[in-house]
Amino acid sequence: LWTKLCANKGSDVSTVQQSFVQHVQSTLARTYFNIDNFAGYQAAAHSLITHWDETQQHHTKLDVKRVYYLSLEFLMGRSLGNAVLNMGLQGTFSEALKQLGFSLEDVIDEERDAALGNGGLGRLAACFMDSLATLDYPAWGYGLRYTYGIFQQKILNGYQVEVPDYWLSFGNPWEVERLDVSYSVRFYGQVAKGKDASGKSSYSWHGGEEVEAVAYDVPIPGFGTKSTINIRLWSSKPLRSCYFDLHSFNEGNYQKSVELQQRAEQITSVLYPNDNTMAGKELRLKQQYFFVSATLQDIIRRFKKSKRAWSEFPNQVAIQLNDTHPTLGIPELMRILVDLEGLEWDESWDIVTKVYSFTNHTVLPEAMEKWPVSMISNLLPRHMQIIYDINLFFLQKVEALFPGDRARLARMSIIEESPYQQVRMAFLAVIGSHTVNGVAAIHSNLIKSTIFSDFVEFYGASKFQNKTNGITPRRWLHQANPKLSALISEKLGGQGWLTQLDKLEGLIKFADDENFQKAWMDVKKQNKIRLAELIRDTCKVIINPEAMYDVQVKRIHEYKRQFMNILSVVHRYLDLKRMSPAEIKETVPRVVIFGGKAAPGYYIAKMVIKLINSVAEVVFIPDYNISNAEVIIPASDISEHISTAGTEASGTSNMKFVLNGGLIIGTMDGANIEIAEEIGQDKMFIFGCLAEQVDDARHNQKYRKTSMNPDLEGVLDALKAGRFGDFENFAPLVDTLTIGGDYYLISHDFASCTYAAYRDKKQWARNSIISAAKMGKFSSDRSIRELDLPSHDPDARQSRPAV
Ligand code: 26M
Repeated sequence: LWTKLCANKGSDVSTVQQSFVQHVQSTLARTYFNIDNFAGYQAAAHSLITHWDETQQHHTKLDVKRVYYLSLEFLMGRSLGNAVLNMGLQGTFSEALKQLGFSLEDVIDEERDAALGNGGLGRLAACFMDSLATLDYPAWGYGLRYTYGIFQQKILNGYQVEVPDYWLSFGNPWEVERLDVSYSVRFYGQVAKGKDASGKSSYSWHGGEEVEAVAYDVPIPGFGTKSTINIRLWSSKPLRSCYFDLHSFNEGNYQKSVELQQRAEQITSVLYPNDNTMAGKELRLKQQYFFVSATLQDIIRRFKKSKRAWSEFPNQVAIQLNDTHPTLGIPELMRILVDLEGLEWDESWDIVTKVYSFTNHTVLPEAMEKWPVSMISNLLPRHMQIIYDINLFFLQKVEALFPGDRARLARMSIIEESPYQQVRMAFLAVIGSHTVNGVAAIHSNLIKSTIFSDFVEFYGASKFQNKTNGITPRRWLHQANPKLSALISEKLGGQGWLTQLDKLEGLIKFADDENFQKAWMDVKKQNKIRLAELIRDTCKVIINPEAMYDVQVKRIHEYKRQFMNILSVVHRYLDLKRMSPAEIKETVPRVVIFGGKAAPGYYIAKMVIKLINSVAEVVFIPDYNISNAEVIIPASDISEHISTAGTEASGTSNMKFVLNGGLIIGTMDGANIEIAEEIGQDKMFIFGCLAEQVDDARHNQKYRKTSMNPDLEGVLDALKAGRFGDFENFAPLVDTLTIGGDYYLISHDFASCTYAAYRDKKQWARNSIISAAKMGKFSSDRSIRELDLPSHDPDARQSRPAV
């Protein structure tokens, strides 16, 4: 289709239609006369993914070094609208479908989100895939094909209720099942020690249980390029040879005979819904090993096709670890090289550390992955031995550099000793990688001075780098905000800014142009109406598009301080109650909008949701996800990025809001700091204490050296008086501020977190335009280029037609 379309632009529409009708009839086996919008969506998707496999052959021919992005999460959202735009087929597709009696928007709306991620980390992986494809990198994403994505959130009586996300129930046209690509993965069992031919000790892992990993490829089309890359997702199946436990079956115990089968399928059944907390469940560890085992077998099979020596492996392969979740890849590659390929330990270790890089996404202690030694020993006995050996050789080097420093050895050991032995995955990832990066400047500095400070002393600072996060402007502006995208392209005379986001600076000279301001704010207004419709449909609440929209949408977590936000809403409400009608007339009408999921086991976060829903006149949009984010973000006047300084590693929605012409209220945390640097502090509503003041402030709060903010006290009194329903509902939440010591410094920051103005509309428009214009740095294209992955293919673009 693509080839035809490009070769013969004149027949675009009819080529699309031919392909569409053909898929309706053969792929969907339906007659054209009874197809609904959903079948229309399926046929459109199938038409698009035909001929998407040329890039791999191209890279194989060029024999390039490949980059592998390993992530337990990819939060992709919908694909149809994105694919059509990235391939430059917007006009063609809408016309083709229109003539056939469909509307492209309606068809797009039929698709379910692929929600194989929790939040920021998973969405970053998705944005990176878009950039890697767009920049023609020879890249692969690797992940897990969960049967259930992140749960769907319903709100019942103000409380969050989780509903399973069985997203594959009507099939998935974007995946290509590769039954020919499968590997077996072992768990449990024993390690046998033996001797090889030369008399050297050798180890082999056997027994236990084995499951099969089957590949599903999801193609990712780049923007304005013919190249598509793949995300390869693994699904667990029972091993072909043991589909049935025949013994049990013959004894008439059918139940037991399918047990093994179910155990195998369980592995990739569900995405763990934790965000920034660690779930210490064995099944999660199984997922992680299943993932890295299948992925490394696949990478090595591809490498072996070129018949190179192992010493060449690091010239052919770079692996980026998205947080510690795939860190078992380090001991697994050691096991493959030493036990299976017969390489020496030192040679193997040299290869491993040249191949891996590691991205850290958090400093929160509760999110740091630690696995009990007992659990790893049982599930992965050989890996536990290898981890011990890695640790031993590492600590010997530390001892050589800092003789006799026992405390340092204990601090730096991969094994934490008390209260029981645990493996510190972040240390293993640092030791097994050549480069470690944080995700925003403040965060990268913070990890150097806190959790990894001993490692900076040991390795030197250059191993620890910063790669500030970014977002793809294709999805987060061009697709989510088509009207603004069109306005920008009109002003800048083309779409070049979509791949060179710095070009947005060209808008600055129009910032004072009244007509442009009007057009800019007009788009905002239309987006606000679009969001008002979504809120009407999902919340049964009518909101006024003339009011200022004040938005906080993100996972619910104490460090993100949705609690502080809603308390400040109550404070303003109590203020209004005291005001005279004349004073009230002077205030700016505001609609406060929240959205976000709480981890199902996070009691306090769920209580925050209930509190938000108990404050009338505040909107809580249920089931915040990629698709409704695409409607919410472009409609925001102002959004809240108000984490306690030093806790939000970067944040990425902050970038999305500003790029869409929203202003932000924020603390000096994460990427907010760099946004302020780019757009100017005067264009942001900045408040709250700085990261370096947090320790002192916490100390004073905990030991009650500072009293509670009086305004906050007033708000809590209203809560206690039952002003928002039974106080019993919220008592433990309020306790976090008092007996809990207010760890996230809500009282400390409360005074300064209150009002942001909307009075001078001209000034607002100007600030909005200039801010968006200065967001060039935050394209994920820039992040990807900085990550310094294997050089991309300079010839790739030549063969491609301009879109
Ligand atoms: C860990 C163990 C077991 C189960 C789940 C997890 C887990 C899953 C996701 C832990 C953390 C997870 O995500 C953390 C995350 O999303 N971090 C965010 O990463 C973004 C991209 O770098 C940053 O912008 C955010 O600031 C950071 O919070």
